[in-house]
Amino acid sequence: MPITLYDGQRSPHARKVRLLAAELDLPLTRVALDFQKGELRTPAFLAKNPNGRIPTIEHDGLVLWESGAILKYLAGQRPERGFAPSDAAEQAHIDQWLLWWTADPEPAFTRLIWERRIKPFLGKSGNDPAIVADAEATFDRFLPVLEGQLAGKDYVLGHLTIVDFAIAPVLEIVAFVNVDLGGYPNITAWLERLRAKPYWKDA
Ligand SMILES: N[C@@H](CCC(=O)N[C@@H](CS)C(=O)NCC(=O)O)C(=O)O
Repeated sequence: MPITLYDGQRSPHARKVRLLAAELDLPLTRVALDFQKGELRTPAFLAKNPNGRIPTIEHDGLVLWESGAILKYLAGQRPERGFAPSDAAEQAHIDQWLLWWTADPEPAFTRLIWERRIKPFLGKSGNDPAIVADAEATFDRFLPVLEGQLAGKDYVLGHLTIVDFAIAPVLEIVAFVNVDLGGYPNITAWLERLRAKPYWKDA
């Protein structure tokens, strides 16, 4: 049975799932939901994900939300690819970077996209200077950590893991919220490496 992905073309979180599925050659049945039409707030969708958010997947009776958990599930569908290591230390390092990313840098991106893009688009006053400054300071603090980790490596953990798929789809669009990666050559080269993958552009 293919995995059903409740999806949104412009969602970087849903894109994480589409990209890993492409890497692992896992077929997806994509159900595009439109936030503006209220399709994330229907009783039927809220019964699957009470947060009313994409990505959400359904597979063999399992319903799962939160992109990081979904990436781990997909990894487990192709054990032969080594994306779900049985070694406890290796798995813990994957979890470390997934949790690191969702604890600080990714929420900073979310704050910036709300302030700089979504609120103005919805006709609300955005660009709150305190929120923007706090989010930018978060990037300034944590992106150098990723930059240092990538020194001399092709991917965050050296070889390709779900960590790359968790982080890159957000970082590749930070220019959209006026964050400049020019001072981060290792991050920039890593994003280029990922963009060179044959499925990356269209996923
Ligand atoms: N932490 C969640 C974030 C998912 C998320 O924020 N999805 C957005 C689309 S990019 C969404 O569904 N927003 C609708 C809403 O919050 O009402 C994940 O990683 O899956």
